[in-house]
Amino acid sequence: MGPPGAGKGTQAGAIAEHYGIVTISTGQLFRDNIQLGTALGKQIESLIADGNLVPDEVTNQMVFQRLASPDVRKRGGFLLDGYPRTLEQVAALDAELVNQRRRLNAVVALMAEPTTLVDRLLQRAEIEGRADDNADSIRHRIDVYHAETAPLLDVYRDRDLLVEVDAIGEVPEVRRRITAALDAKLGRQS
Ligand code: B4P
Repeated sequence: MGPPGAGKGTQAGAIAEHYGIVTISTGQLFRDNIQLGTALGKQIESLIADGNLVPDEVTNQMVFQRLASPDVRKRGGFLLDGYPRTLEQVAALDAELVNQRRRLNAVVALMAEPTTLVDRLLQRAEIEGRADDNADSIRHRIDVYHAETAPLLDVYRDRDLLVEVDAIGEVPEVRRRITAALDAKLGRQS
Protein backbone atom coordinates (compact mmCIF):
# COMPACT_ATOMS: atom_id res chain seq x y z
CA MET A 1 0.00 0.00 0.00
CA GLY A 2 1.02 3.61 -0.39
CA PRO A 3 0.00 6.92 -1.89
CA PRO A 4 0.37 7.54 -5.64
CA GLY A 5 4.07 7.65 -6.49
CA ALA A 6 5.25 5.99 -3.27
CA GLY A 7 6.86 3.17 -5.26
CA LYS A 8 4.32 0.33 -5.18
CA GLY A 9 4.77 -0.78 -8.77
CA THR A 10 8.46 0.13 -8.72
CA GLN A 11 9.18 -2.21 -5.80
CA ALA A 12 6.58 -4.96 -6.22
CA GLY A 13 8.33 -7.10 -8.85
CA ALA A 14 11.67 -7.28 -7.05
CA ILE A 15 10.04 -7.95 -3.69
CA ALA A 16 7.94 -10.77 -5.16
CA GLU A 17 11.05 -12.22 -6.79
CA HIS A 18 12.92 -12.06 -3.46
CA TYR A 19 10.22 -14.23 -1.84
CA GLY A 20 9.58 -16.41 -4.92
CA ILE A 21 5.94 -15.36 -5.18
CA VAL A 22 3.64 -13.85 -7.83
CA THR A 23 2.76 -10.15 -8.14
CA ILE A 24 -0.83 -9.17 -8.80
CA SER A 25 -0.84 -5.47 -9.69
CA THR A 26 -4.31 -4.00 -10.17
CA GLY A 27 -3.03 -0.82 -11.83
CA GLN A 28 -0.94 -2.83 -14.30
CA LEU A 29 -3.79 -5.26 -15.04
CA PHE A 30 -6.06 -2.28 -15.75
CA ARG A 31 -3.48 -0.63 -18.00
CA ASP A 32 -2.98 -3.93 -19.89
CA ASN A 33 -6.74 -4.13 -20.49
CA ILE A 34 -6.83 -0.55 -21.75
CA GLN A 35 -3.93 -1.18 -24.09
CA LEU A 36 -5.50 -4.37 -25.45
CA GLY A 37 -8.85 -2.59 -25.95
CA THR A 38 -10.82 -5.22 -24.00
CA ALA A 39 -14.40 -4.55 -22.85
CA LEU A 40 -13.03 -3.95 -19.34
CA GLY A 41 -10.40 -1.61 -20.75
CA LYS A 42 -13.02 0.48 -22.53
CA GLN A 43 -15.17 0.61 -19.39
CA ILE A 44 -12.37 1.92 -17.14
CA GLU A 45 -10.19 4.02 -19.44
CA SER A 46 -11.60 7.45 -18.60
CA LEU A 47 -11.96 6.61 -14.89
CA ILE A 48 -8.25 5.88 -14.63
CA ALA A 49 -7.19 8.84 -16.77
CA ASP A 50 -9.14 11.14 -14.43
CA GLY A 51 -7.56 9.56 -11.33
CA ASN A 52 -10.72 7.88 -10.05
CA LEU A 53 -10.82 4.41 -8.56
CA VAL A 54 -12.29 1.62 -10.65
CA PRO A 55 -15.54 0.34 -9.04
CA ASP A 56 -14.95 -2.20 -6.27
CA GLU A 57 -16.94 -5.00 -7.90
CA VAL A 58 -14.95 -4.82 -11.12
CA THR A 59 -11.64 -4.66 -9.26
CA ASN A 60 -12.50 -7.50 -6.87
CA GLN A 61 -13.58 -9.80 -9.69
CA MET A 62 -10.36 -9.20 -11.58
CA VAL A 63 -8.15 -9.84 -8.52
CA PHE A 64 -10.05 -12.95 -7.43
CA GLN A 65 -9.86 -14.49 -10.90
CA ARG A 66 -6.13 -13.93 -10.92
CA LEU A 67 -5.73 -15.27 -7.36
CA ALA A 68 -7.55 -18.46 -8.32
CA SER A 69 -5.61 -19.00 -11.55
CA PRO A 70 -3.43 -22.13 -11.66
CA ASP A 71 -0.07 -20.35 -12.01
CA VAL A 72 -0.73 -18.22 -8.91
CA ARG A 73 -1.96 -21.18 -6.89
CA LYS A 74 1.06 -23.23 -7.94
CA ARG A 75 3.52 -20.61 -6.65
CA GLY A 76 1.96 -20.76 -3.20
CA GLY A 77 2.27 -17.09 -2.41
CA PHE A 78 1.29 -13.73 -3.83
CA LEU A 79 1.95 -10.03 -3.48
CA LEU A 80 -0.99 -7.69 -4.07
CA ASP A 81 0.24 -4.37 -5.50
CA GLY A 82 -2.24 -1.50 -5.14
CA TYR A 83 -5.01 -3.66 -3.71
CA PRO A 84 -7.06 -3.34 -1.56
CA ARG A 85 -7.64 0.40 -1.80
CA THR A 86 -11.08 0.79 -0.14
CA LEU A 87 -12.73 -0.62 2.98
CA GLU A 88 -15.16 -2.50 0.71
CA GLN A 89 -12.21 -4.16 -1.04
CA VAL A 90 -10.79 -5.17 2.36
CA ALA A 91 -14.05 -6.90 3.30
CA ALA A 92 -14.34 -8.61 -0.09
CA LEU A 93 -10.72 -9.77 0.05
CA ASP A 94 -11.20 -11.13 3.57
CA ALA A 95 -14.14 -13.24 2.39
CA GLU A 96 -12.35 -14.45 -0.73
CA LEU A 97 -9.23 -15.46 1.21
CA VAL A 98 -11.37 -17.54 3.56
CA ASN A 99 -12.99 -19.08 0.46
CA GLN A 100 -9.61 -19.94 -1.03
CA ARG A 101 -8.19 -21.04 2.34
CA ARG A 102 -5.42 -18.47 2.19
CA ARG A 103 -4.38 -15.56 4.38
CA LEU A 104 -2.30 -12.39 4.45
CA ASN A 105 1.05 -12.58 6.25
CA ALA A 106 1.87 -8.88 6.12
CA VAL A 107 0.79 -5.56 4.64
CA VAL A 108 3.60 -3.26 3.53
CA ALA A 109 2.82 0.45 3.69
CA LEU A 110 5.22 2.70 1.79
CA MET A 111 5.12 5.85 3.89
CA ALA A 112 5.56 9.28 2.33
CA GLU A 113 3.68 12.53 2.41
CA PRO A 114 1.65 12.31 -0.83
CA THR A 115 2.26 15.90 -1.83
CA THR A 116 6.04 15.29 -1.80
CA LEU A 117 5.55 12.58 -4.44
CA VAL A 118 4.06 14.82 -7.12
CA ASP A 119 7.48 15.47 -8.66
CA ARG A 120 8.12 11.72 -9.11
CA LEU A 121 4.84 11.35 -10.98
CA LEU A 122 5.41 14.41 -13.15
CA GLN A 123 8.84 13.03 -13.98
CA ARG A 124 7.29 9.68 -14.95
CA ALA A 125 4.83 11.58 -17.15
CA GLU A 126 7.76 12.78 -19.21
CA ILE A 127 9.17 9.26 -19.56
CA GLU A 128 6.11 7.01 -19.85
CA GLY A 129 3.30 9.40 -20.79
CA ARG A 130 0.73 7.65 -18.60
CA ALA A 131 -2.73 9.21 -19.10
CA ASP A 132 -3.21 9.65 -15.33
CA ASP A 133 0.13 11.39 -14.70
CA ASN A 134 -1.02 14.97 -15.29
CA ALA A 135 -1.25 17.63 -12.58
CA ASP A 136 -5.07 17.50 -12.23
CA SER A 137 -5.27 13.73 -12.10
CA ILE A 138 -2.34 13.45 -9.67
CA ARG A 139 -3.99 15.96 -7.32
CA HIS A 140 -7.25 14.02 -7.51
CA ARG A 141 -5.50 10.65 -6.92
CA ILE A 142 -3.89 12.11 -3.78
CA ASP A 143 -7.33 13.27 -2.52
CA VAL A 144 -8.80 9.84 -3.30
CA TYR A 145 -5.90 8.20 -1.43
CA HIS A 146 -6.59 10.29 1.69
CA ALA A 147 -10.35 9.70 1.57
CA GLU A 148 -10.52 6.05 0.53
CA THR A 149 -7.22 4.27 1.12
CA ALA A 150 -5.41 5.89 4.07
CA PRO A 151 -8.06 4.55 6.54
CA LEU A 152 -6.99 1.01 5.60
CA LEU A 153 -3.69 1.53 7.43
CA ASP A 154 -5.53 1.48 10.77
CA VAL A 155 -7.43 -1.66 9.81
CA TYR A 156 -4.25 -3.60 9.12
CA ARG A 157 -2.39 -2.01 12.05
CA ASP A 158 -5.15 -3.26 14.35
CA ARG A 159 -4.68 -6.76 12.90
CA ASP A 160 -0.93 -6.52 13.57
CA LEU A 161 -0.16 -7.04 9.87
CA LEU A 162 1.15 -3.58 9.01
CA VAL A 163 4.82 -3.08 8.15
CA GLU A 164 5.55 0.62 7.67
CA VAL A 165 8.55 1.54 5.50
CA ASP A 166 9.96 4.99 4.77
CA ALA A 167 9.51 5.42 0.99
CA ILE A 168 11.80 8.42 0.64
CA GLY A 169 15.25 7.46 -0.63
CA GLU A 170 16.88 5.76 -3.61
CA VAL A 171 14.94 2.84 -5.13
CA PRO A 172 17.48 0.13 -4.01
CA GLU A 173 17.63 1.60 -0.51
CA VAL A 174 13.82 1.53 -0.17
CA ARG A 175 13.86 -2.06 -1.47
CA ARG A 176 16.38 -3.07 1.22
CA ARG A 177 14.22 -1.44 3.87
CA ILE A 178 11.17 -3.36 2.66
CA THR A 179 12.83 -6.79 2.63
CA ALA A 180 14.52 -6.15 5.99
CA ALA A 181 11.23 -5.08 7.58
CA LEU A 182 9.36 -7.99 6.00
CA ASP A 183 12.00 -10.52 6.99
CA ALA A 184 11.79 -9.27 10.55
CA LYS A 185 8.01 -9.46 10.44
CA LEU A 186 7.95 -12.91 8.87
CA GLY A 187 10.72 -14.17 11.11
CA ARG A 188 13.20 -15.16 8.42
CA GLN A 189 16.75 -14.05 7.64
CA SER A 190 17.62 -11.63 4.78
P1 B4P B 1 -1.35 2.24 -9.74
O1 B4P B 1 -0.84 1.50 -10.91
O2 B4P B 1 -1.30 1.55 -8.42
O3 B4P B 1 -0.63 3.67 -9.74
P2 B4P B 1 0.22 4.53 -8.69
O4 B4P B 1 -0.55 4.72 -7.41
O5 B4P B 1 0.66 5.74 -9.41
O6 B4P B 1 1.42 3.67 -8.32
P3 B4P B 1 2.52 3.00 -9.23
O7 B4P B 1 2.75 1.70 -8.55
O8 B4P B 1 2.18 2.91 -10.64
O9 B4P B 1 3.72 3.99 -9.21
P4 B4P B 1 5.00 4.00 -8.28
O10 B4P B 1 4.55 4.58 -7.01
O11 B4P B 1 5.71 2.70 -8.23
O12 B4P B 1 -2.88 2.67 -10.00
C1 B4P B 1 -3.26 3.37 -11.18
C2 B4P B 1 -4.76 3.57 -11.19
O13 B4P B 1 -5.44 2.29 -11.33
C3 B4P B 1 -5.38 4.18 -9.93
O14 B4P B 1 -5.31 5.59 -9.90
C4 B4P B 1 -6.84 3.67 -10.07
O15 B4P B 1 -7.55 4.43 -11.01
C5 B4P B 1 -6.67 2.27 -10.61
N1 B4P B 1 -6.61 1.26 -9.55
C6 B4P B 1 -5.50 0.54 -9.20
N2 B4P B 1 -5.77 -0.29 -8.18
C7 B4P B 1 -7.07 -0.09 -7.86
C8 B4P B 1 -7.93 -0.63 -6.86
N3 B4P B 1 -7.50 -1.55 -5.98
N4 B4P B 1 -9.22 -0.19 -6.80
C9 B4P B 1 -9.67 0.71 -7.67
N5 B4P B 1 -8.91 1.27 -8.64
C10 B4P B 1 -7.60 0.89 -8.72
O16 B4P B 1 6.01 4.95 -9.06
C11 B4P B 1 5.77 6.29 -9.36
C12 B4P B 1 7.01 6.95 -9.96
O17 B4P B 1 7.94 7.20 -8.93
C13 B4P B 1 7.77 6.12 -10.99
O18 B4P B 1 8.16 6.93 -12.05
C14 B4P B 1 8.98 5.60 -10.26
O19 B4P B 1 10.10 5.42 -11.08
C15 B4P B 1 9.24 6.70 -9.26
N6 B4P B 1 9.82 6.19 -8.04
C16 B4P B 1 9.37 5.13 -7.32
N7 B4P B 1 10.15 4.96 -6.23
C17 B4P B 1 11.09 5.96 -6.26
C18 B4P B 1 12.17 6.34 -5.39
N8 B4P B 1 12.46 5.65 -4.26
N9 B4P B 1 12.90 7.42 -5.72
C19 B4P B 1 12.62 8.11 -6.84
N10 B4P B 1 11.63 7.83 -7.71
C20 B4P B 1 10.87 6.75 -7.41
